[in-house]
Amino acid sequence: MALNADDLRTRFSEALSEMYRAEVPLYGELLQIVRDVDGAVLEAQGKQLEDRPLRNQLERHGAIRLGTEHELRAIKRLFALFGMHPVGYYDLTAVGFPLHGTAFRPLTARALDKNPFRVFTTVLRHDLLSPSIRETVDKILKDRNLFSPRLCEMIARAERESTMPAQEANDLIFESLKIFKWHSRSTVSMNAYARLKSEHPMVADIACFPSAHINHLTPRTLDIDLVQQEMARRGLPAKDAIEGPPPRQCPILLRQTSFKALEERVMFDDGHGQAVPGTHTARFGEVEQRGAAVTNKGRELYDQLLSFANRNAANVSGHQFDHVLYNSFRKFPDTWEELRVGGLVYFCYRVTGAAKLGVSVPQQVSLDRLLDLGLVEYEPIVYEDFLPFSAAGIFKSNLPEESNRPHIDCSSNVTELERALGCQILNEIDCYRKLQEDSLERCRAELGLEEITGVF
Ligand code: OOG
Ligand code: NI
Repeated sequence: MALNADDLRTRFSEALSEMYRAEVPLYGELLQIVRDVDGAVLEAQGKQLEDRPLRNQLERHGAIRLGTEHELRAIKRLFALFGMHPVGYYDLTAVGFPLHGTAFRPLTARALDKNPFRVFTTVLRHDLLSPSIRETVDKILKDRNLFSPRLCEMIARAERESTMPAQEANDLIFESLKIFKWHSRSTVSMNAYARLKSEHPMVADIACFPSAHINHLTPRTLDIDLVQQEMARRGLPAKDAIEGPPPRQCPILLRQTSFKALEERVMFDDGHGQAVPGTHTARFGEVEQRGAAVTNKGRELYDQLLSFANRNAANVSGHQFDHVLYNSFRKFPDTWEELRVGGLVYFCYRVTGAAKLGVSVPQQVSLDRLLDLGLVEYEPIVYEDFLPFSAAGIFKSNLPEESNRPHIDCSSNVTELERALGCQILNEIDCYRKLQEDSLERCRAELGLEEITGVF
């Protein structure tokens, strides 16, 4: 059997999930909570867990932090084999972290339907490190090899073919997992670790280990509020508030919650060849519920209402914040029709069964008319990316208090990240606009029309 990029992505995300479950038992518990909650949600609708949409059954995102441009280029090539490409720019300097990144994910409607697995990938910005530490970091990372020679060979070969024999795919996945695996032994001495950590905990997390360990793997749920309650009930160290928009009739973007990073035992060299025990805090658990992709206008409104809530609720507890957020978002329309007419959300349009009966319409007809006549229907497009503010919030809440550093004053640097990647980063909103346009073009062609007018 030969595998294509979609099959490889599914195999890879499943293998990664299995590995992470063995490494972090709480992740297994989280998956169980999601299954229980989704089962209860479906039961209330008279359905069963097996009726969970395929996407929800296998959907996850992961996150890794890389050290060098070289590592970033290599990961780009590996993810491309899994049909995952860089979308969106995330500037973590906004919260004082010397990192920026992108999300590797599938692009086409078909590939997303098969499996939308994505990896939030950041890379260390050496230009933002203090000069006194930069040389040490560069030297440590120069000696690190995340990609085994066998893996590099397989990537180069696979780039020339469009499918891969099953046996080779197993090898590729086996070798790839090594990049994401956790190691409880640091590559540096206890002293070096402490120095890098005092520069920034992220610097230590990136530079002191032999792999780019996956730091969380996030399942998607049908009801994040229930998951949050259930995490608390089962005694998981859950955060006290859900990030992203408030609960709504028409969910938008995504909502996430997490349990705090684990303190893990790590062995260090004491500088004289003896192993000494220490700890490191990096990996955490997260869960998310996805909503609709917003347009630029929708994103602006979201940002505006969120920052309004943040300003109004400085220093209030999680529960009170939920209330303030909910009130602030009353200004964000909450029916699909208003969201559509207001140009706030992207939709996928489809020709209905009625259209196949052959109703005649003019060659140039407005979208509204087609909808009124029941010839076309629509469904919101799922948001496939990350929340810049949410990402920042999650980074922050998983760091020890003293590391909440002041804002680094520097401009975002998408061109620099594109140069490091050696390719363009797609703008996420352009991707959704294209999905909507493609769906309308399919409707136009199926209905045999010249033009559909009046599209938002
Ligand atoms: C990535 C955090 C971003 C999300 O869901 O917003 C992220 C990290 O901690 O490396 O995964
Ligand atoms: Ni995440």
